[in-house]
Amino acid sequence: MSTTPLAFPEGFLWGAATAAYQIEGAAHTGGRKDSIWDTFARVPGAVADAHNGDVACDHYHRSSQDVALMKSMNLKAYRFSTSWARCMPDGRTPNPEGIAFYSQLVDELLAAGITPWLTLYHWDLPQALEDEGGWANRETAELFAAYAAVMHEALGDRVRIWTTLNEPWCAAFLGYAAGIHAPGRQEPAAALAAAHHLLLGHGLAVAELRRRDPEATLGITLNLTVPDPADLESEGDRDAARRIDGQFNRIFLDPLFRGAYPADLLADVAGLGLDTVVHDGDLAAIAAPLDLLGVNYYHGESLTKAPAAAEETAQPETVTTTAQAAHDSAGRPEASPFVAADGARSLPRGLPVTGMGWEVQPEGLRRLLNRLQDEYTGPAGIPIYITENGAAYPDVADADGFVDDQDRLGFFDAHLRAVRDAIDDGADVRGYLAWSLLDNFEWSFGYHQRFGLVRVNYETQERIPKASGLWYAKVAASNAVPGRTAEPAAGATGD
Ligand code: PNW
Repeated sequence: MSTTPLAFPEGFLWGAATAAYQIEGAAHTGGRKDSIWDTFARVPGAVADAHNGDVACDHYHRSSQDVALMKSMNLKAYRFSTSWARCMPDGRTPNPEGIAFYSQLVDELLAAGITPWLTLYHWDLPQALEDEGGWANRETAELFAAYAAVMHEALGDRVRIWTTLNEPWCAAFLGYAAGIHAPGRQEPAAALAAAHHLLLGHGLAVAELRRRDPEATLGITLNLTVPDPADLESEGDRDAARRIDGQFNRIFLDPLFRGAYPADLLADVAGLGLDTVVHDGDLAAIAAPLDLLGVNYYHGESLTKAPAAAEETAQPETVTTTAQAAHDSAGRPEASPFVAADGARSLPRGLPVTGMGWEVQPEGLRRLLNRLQDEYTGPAGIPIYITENGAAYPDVADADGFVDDQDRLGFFDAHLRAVRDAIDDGADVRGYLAWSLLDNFEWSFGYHQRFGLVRVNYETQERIPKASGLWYAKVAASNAVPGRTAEPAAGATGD
């Protein structure tokens, strides 16, 4: 099969993304103190093979080399996160040495002609704040806005794109309900409180940044899914899809873009106390106008409702593909991230899967972008950026450390074509940041899952661009997806 090159709109922003805890290492350097991920990684069974982020990709000591690598890959933008625990180790007091690391990184990026795209929170809450209740505690939202102000004071003259949170769904529901991410709590009410306080923290931070810097570009990144009923004719399956859409997508989208939690979601979670944590004025703060929406897309879901009888014996309310860590920290019974799933669960569709077991569903991305354009970002008049999309595969390096990852290359190719289709459909998508620049610490999977465009040899810290990375460098340089002569997903030779 051959396909023709596919050009993207002029000025389309090509880049790659990382996150502080996943790449930096230097966990005990320069005044940094523990984040909840340092603590969680010490819990037996929490992370595969007891891996942790102590060293990771040692990016803290290799940022110059990594910026040069990005430049060699023609990247126009780099999305990174700042570590709250490095910059304000107790959550409250600025640490100049920690902040200086990011100041230097930003200078290096700008010198290389790469736009810095800063995310304030990619899951590494200072442990000191978790000790006070974490995101279930309202004060964390206020402290987050204070942290945003400190970072802006230091970097606002050079960083023009600021996103507040990465994936509040994961932070709240994998962290506080499923317990498979830090802080490893399994408390449905705390998870809902965390979701609200994350949104509130976002809103308060946006107000703070806007006040200081009316010209800055401000946004948030959500991980969104495409929930389809397994059987459109089945009322149960349609209800399952509605619930998961509510608890995954609309719980964040509706407050951000419509200033209200969806009524059906409020009914689903009645009794879990969400109403008690929402104060007067919160929703107005959360709905502060934004300049962009960041979308992280990995896969959709085909949902069914377990028959009532089967539910007794089955795993409780599990949506498998979205929470497939299979890690059961500290030997507790598995918990679902969905606090009111009512038997909803995900059915495999027989699509190809990545190393994470996630189904490869590029057309889901096209539908998601169209939905956002029609229902949320279009009416708000703001553009969408893909802030993450990518795949883990069981890479095999040759003797020189080169990985001929035709599977990952095919994943990017297919998803970029879906983005291009969505643009043709009318979605205002302005850029694409691949996940991830480097192989890195993949949370509860440790170093076993590799998402990088660039291979990292964790013994030598050598970086070697994979076939997908070399391909992506061409995409970024030409503003087009090249034509293809082989079907990459079929595996085979790729030539
Ligand atoms: C995102 N899920 O995490 C994160 O933003 C990245 O840090 C991470 O490395 C990447 O995707 C790959 O996992 C997710 O269970 C983790 O649906 C879990 C889910 C989704 C996204």
